[in-house]
Amino acid sequence: MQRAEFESQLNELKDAAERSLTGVSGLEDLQSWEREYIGSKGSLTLMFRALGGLDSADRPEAGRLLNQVKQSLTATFENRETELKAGATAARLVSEAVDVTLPGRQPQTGNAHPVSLMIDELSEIFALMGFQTVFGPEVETGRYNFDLLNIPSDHPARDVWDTIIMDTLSEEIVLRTHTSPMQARVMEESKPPVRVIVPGRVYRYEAQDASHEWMFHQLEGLAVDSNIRMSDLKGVLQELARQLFGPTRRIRFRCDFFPFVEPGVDFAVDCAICNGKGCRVCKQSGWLEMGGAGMVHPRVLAGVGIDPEVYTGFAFGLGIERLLMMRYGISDIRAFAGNDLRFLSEFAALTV
Ligand code: FA5
Repeated sequence: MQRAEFESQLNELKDAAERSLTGVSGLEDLQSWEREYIGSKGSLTLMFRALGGLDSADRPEAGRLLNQVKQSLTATFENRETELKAGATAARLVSEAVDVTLPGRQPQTGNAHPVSLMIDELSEIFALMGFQTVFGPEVETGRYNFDLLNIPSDHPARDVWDTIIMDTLSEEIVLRTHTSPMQARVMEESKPPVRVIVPGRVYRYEAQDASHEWMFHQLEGLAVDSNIRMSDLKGVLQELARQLFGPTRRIRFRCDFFPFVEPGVDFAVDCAICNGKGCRVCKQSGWLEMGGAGMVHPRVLAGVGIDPEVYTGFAFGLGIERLLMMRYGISDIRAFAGNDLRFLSEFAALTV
């Protein structure tokens, strides 16, 4: 090959390589370009081999030109590579960008159930009056749920219609219909003075309406000591009402019958839904019954080995959902077990 021809091929190759490089837009294309022109099997390397075909006098100058072109193309290649890498990094930064100024997403947190909140509050109120909070079994025997509470076997409360009976074959096993069985359990375990409250779930085979559930919660209270009187009971319930409902809510005691107290009363609060005017919640009476109460029957004390000649006591059993209804003006008891988050989350602010 003549030197002129070599130089013209070299110039063409340089032009073609530079043109081609301007069309390269990504790192992969750039690698192909490198292989094609300046790689170990590229066109420029072939030109080095062609040097051998030139006259020996022409070779040094041709070699110098060739090296010049190689250096120039390599420099252009490296510049382009730096540019493309910077572009790729910038694009990645943009696509992976995190806006640290965006407000955080609020995780959905639960809150305590209103019944749990009320149980906590009742425990605090009664603790200040000297009462300890204890818990008892929800599955009870007939002996504790009825017999020891002076409820004879022919009493209507034992009837299949309001008791959920678990087992009639052996000993009578029931879902407790009230928290009063804990009166007997506590008095069997501890001797006077006794001051306890017992919050817990109770079950009745009962039709539901705005103020009745088949599963609800009660708060039992029991105080046994020498010289406990009816006025102590009234004072305690009056203080409870003052703490829960404020000083203006009216309360009412009326004579009532429960086999395990004598005398017995029912304890009512003027209805917070209608302000005592009468509505479907209070069954038009203006009052909603919160619980039953009375002086512990001498037969109950004797049944658990406490001498009724020495000791007296009072007991009460309050409906916890009913207390909540009057406290917050809730017009349907079914909301508590209804699992509607809109209702339940209303109590979030009260959760500590
Ligand atoms: C009792 O359960 C007695 N053990 C209370 C008692 C205890 C009396 C100690 C004397 C001494 P009663 O069935 O009335 O009584 O229920 C007490 C309270 O539980 C009611 O006043 C009411 O507030 C609530 N309650 C009763 N039945 C339901 C029901 N189906 N749904 C919601 N709350 C109810």
